[in-house]
Parts: sequence; structure tokens; C-alpha cells
Amino acid sequence: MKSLSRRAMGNWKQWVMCLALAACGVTAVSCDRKAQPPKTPGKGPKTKIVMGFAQVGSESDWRAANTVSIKAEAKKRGIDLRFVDAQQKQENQIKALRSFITQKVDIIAFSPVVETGWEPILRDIKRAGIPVILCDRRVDVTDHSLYMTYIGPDVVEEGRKAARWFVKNTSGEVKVFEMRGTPGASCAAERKQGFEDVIKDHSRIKIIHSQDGNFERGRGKEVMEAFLKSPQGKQFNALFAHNDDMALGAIQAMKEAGLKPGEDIKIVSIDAVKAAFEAMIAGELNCTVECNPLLGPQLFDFVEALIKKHIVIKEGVFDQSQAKEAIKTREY
Ligand code: GYE
Repeated sequence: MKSLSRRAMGNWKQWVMCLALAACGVTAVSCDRKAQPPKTPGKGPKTKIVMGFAQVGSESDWRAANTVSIKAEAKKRGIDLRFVDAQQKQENQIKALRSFITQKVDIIAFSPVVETGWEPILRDIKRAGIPVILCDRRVDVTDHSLYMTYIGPDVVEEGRKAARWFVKNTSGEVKVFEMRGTPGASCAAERKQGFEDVIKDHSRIKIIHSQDGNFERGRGKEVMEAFLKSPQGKQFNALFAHNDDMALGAIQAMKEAGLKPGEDIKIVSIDAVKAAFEAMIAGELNCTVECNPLLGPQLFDFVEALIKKHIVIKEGVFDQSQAKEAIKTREY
């Protein structure tokens, strides 16, 4: 057992080191030594985390799965989740974020419906000392200290993957109708950027029309119905939809107009929800690029690491009966 003075000296050195790192703006991480969880002033270690989550809405099957993942994981971990569905309106999200400040939640997460207009509320949240996590969509801010991290897909790469399917699986001229997600949403701009990033090297593939479908199936159907009645609606032979829901709405419109989606018109969309697989099995959709909505576990791993200041690693117990088998895969 270390003498008190040696233990005190050890702690004193660690303490000075952490102070020095903090002075340089570097966050210290302690590994394998038990760091004491933060004590809420005047109380014991923080046990029940209170989290505010401002969800975009329920615009798509992807969003519905995303909401289920977040709520289920919060419940599993005993986190007090204050969940608000903003019905795709930024003003509702801002109202919810402000209410989380009033509620003095421990942490806030949200999926920003659009990229801009967040600095004022994020500054107020920062002044309140509440960390913020962005989920599946980004914000356009000059001060990136206004949020801790972004947890979500590589959306530009999803756009590239969609374009690569057309490069690999088509020949001759490809005239693409691009059906975009919510205007101003980071994932719409990024999917467009990724798609154009690839097709710029393949002149035979061109976007001949681009229009917003707001990530919604109903809107996707309406937009496609109108497009099919336009002159360009007679020329296109490919659809790139920023999500499956819009593609499924467009597919319905094509069928009602007597077209064979998946054959006359090659269709690629993004999300990989179940309904997209059903459409592919029916031969009406050619490809869907996965965008995983089930980010609940990773989100709450980060939340617990931040608030409880610990990440518990997975470990097991092994006895003689397992040793011979287990040793084959041991890495240490
Ligand atoms: O692709 C779409 C949802 O932000 C990545 O939003 C998400 C997108 C997803 O409505 O289905």
C-alpha cells in the first residue's frame, strides 16, 4: 500500500499535469486509473443524466427509426430524455433548445433541420454551460466550440456512392432527375456535392433537372407527377433521390403514368430502409445507399463519457473450460 505522502505526491503531479494541459486548451484523458466522476456542486457524483433532444420531425422511415433508436437507448441506460419533435420547423427546434436551458438539462443533442440560423441559441446554450451534440446533420457556424461533436454518417460519401452505381451499372447517356432533400439541410447539400463530385469525370452522366422533395414520400410523388408532364419528363432515364422515401413516392407516380421504374428509369436513393429493399425485390428500385439511423448506442456512449467522465470497457471472465478455445483469439 502506497504511503499517504507518495499517493499525495502522485496525485499532486497528476493534478499539476492536468492543470498544465488545461492551460494549453488540451483535455486530459485518464486511462485505466479510476478517475472520480464529477461531483455536482453540493451533491454526490452525477448519476441520473438529463438530456434534451430536439428531433427534426417524423418526415421519413429513416427519421422514425432514428427516433426509436434514441428513445430506446435512453430508456435502456436510465437517462431522463426530454424529447421534442419539431415537425421540420427550425423555430420549433429553437424553442425546444431554449426550453432545455430553462430546464437546466445536463446535455443537449439535436439534428438541425437546416444548416444556418443556430449561432444565437448555441451561444446562449454555451453561456448556460450545457454541452451540445449534433446528430446526422451539421450546422454552419464560425465558432465550432459551440458544439462538442457531430455523430452521423459521411453524407458526401453517400452521394459519391450513389453516383458510382450509375457509373458502374449504366452505359450511354444518363439523364438524371435529382430529387433533393429539405432545402438548406446539410445532408441535401452534401449528397448533391458527393454525387456531382463523381459525375464530373463522366460526361455521359448529367443532371438535367433538380428539385426539392423535402425527404417526404408524398412530396416525392407530387414532384414526380408534375415533372412527368413537363418536356424534360420525356427525356430523363434516371432518378437520384436523396432519400428512399422520396424515391418510393416517385416510383408510385411513375407506375401511375405507365412507366416501369427500375427498368425504363434507373433509380438510386439513399437510406436503405426496409421499404427500399421491398422495392428492389419488386424490381422497381435499382440501388439504395445505406445511411444508418440507429445512432442511439454511439450517442449515449459519448454522452456518458462526457457527463459521467468514464467509458466502461467490455471485459469477461474465463475459466479452464474455455481457455483452450479463447486463447486462439486473445490479442494480449
Ligand atoms: O437521409 C432522411 C431524413 O438527416 C441523414 O433525414 C438524415 C436524413 C435522411 O429525413 O431520410
